[in-house]
Amino acid sequence: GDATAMLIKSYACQRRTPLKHHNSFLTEALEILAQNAEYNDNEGRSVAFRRAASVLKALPRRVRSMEDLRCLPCLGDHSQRVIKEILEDGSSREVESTRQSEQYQAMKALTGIFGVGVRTADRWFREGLRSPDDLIRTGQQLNREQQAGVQYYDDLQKPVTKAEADVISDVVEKAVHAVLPGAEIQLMGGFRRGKEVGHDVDFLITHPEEGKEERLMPKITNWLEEQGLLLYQKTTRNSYLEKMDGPARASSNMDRFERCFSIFKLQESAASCKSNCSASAEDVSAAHEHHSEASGWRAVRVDLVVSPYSQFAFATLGWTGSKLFERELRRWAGQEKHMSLSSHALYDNKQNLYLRAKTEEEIFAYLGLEYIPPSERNA
Ligand code: 8DG
Ligand code: MN
Ligand code: MN
Repeated sequence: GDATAMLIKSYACQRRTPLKHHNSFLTEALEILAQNAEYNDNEGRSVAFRRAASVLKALPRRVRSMEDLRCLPCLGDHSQRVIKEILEDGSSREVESTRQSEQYQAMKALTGIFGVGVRTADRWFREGLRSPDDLIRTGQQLNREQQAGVQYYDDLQKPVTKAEADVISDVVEKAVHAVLPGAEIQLMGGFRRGKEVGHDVDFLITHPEEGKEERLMPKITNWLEEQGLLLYQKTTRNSYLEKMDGPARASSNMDRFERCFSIFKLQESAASCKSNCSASAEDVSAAHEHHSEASGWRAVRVDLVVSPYSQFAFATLGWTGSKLFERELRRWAGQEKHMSLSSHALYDNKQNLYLRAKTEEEIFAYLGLEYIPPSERNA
């Protein structure tokens, strides 16, 4: 047995989960089953597999035998069966047949389209559609978001690198400061947790003078649009009212900030042209001629969120992720502390009051949790 295994706590928000860990041969398998459960609208089963995978990410070394799993939390019978088979045979039949299944592959391809959720993908799958090409071929009715999703499908499939995220950060900073000097911009999501690639780039924007941030998003998107930097955008207004939505809605994962789901047109830099072809950095136009079929730009998904200053710490915590870490924080707050946590506020249901915070550290302290830095929230 491994004495450290005894120390693994059961909520992901009580543990440190680094980005790189020792058990991806097991966690990838369990996450395929989690994903497949999600495709089949079985949330309970999906969360159970995700929690099991997450526990293995927190282990200090590679699992070599079932003995190593003694006393670990969150490992249900099904997860244990899968792990045992992988340890003994090198792979799990259930995982491999899921991975190969027509339903899994089609759902992955269809939900991979920006603007397409499980419900829509499932309806299309039952109608015999399998891929974005099938949608075009059969002339499916698509909303504006899905049209953009299909149009930029190949680019949006390509992971966004940290270098690309940094370029986008500069663009966003320029846009925000052009329309509201003194505003603060923070990189969120996977990149804040230290990931080297992501499926999008997430930003949180605020201003130290509360009220200055109101209706800021349309100004930002107008500026970006004028510069020709946006391929798609959909802005949703802030609809949070503390009195009406606070504690009642706090358990929901969707927040009510002013936000924008967008697709940026990212100019491919001279540096990346240089690495892709052998033109000199000085001669960017020559470099572009080497890519006669390439466009010189790519599409990148960007999420922008605007938060009032007084909610900034909660918004920061809520938009850093990972998704499982967030879910576990809210579950911990509700079940263990009788509190309701959202990206807007923390409400104490016993004292019937809001707990104000300026930093993430204060929120962890209210929740009676050891502070976990973003780089260790990769649950
Ligand atoms: P990735 O993009 O590299 O794939 O990973 P990620 O950055 O962790 O995932 P994400 O899908 O971009 O989500 C980033 C964080 O934002 C994640 O913790 C969940 C959170 N988030 C949403 N939508 C919403 C929402 O509607 N409300 C709140 N509070 N958080 C949300 O994605
Ligand atoms: Mn992200
Ligand atoms: Mn996002």
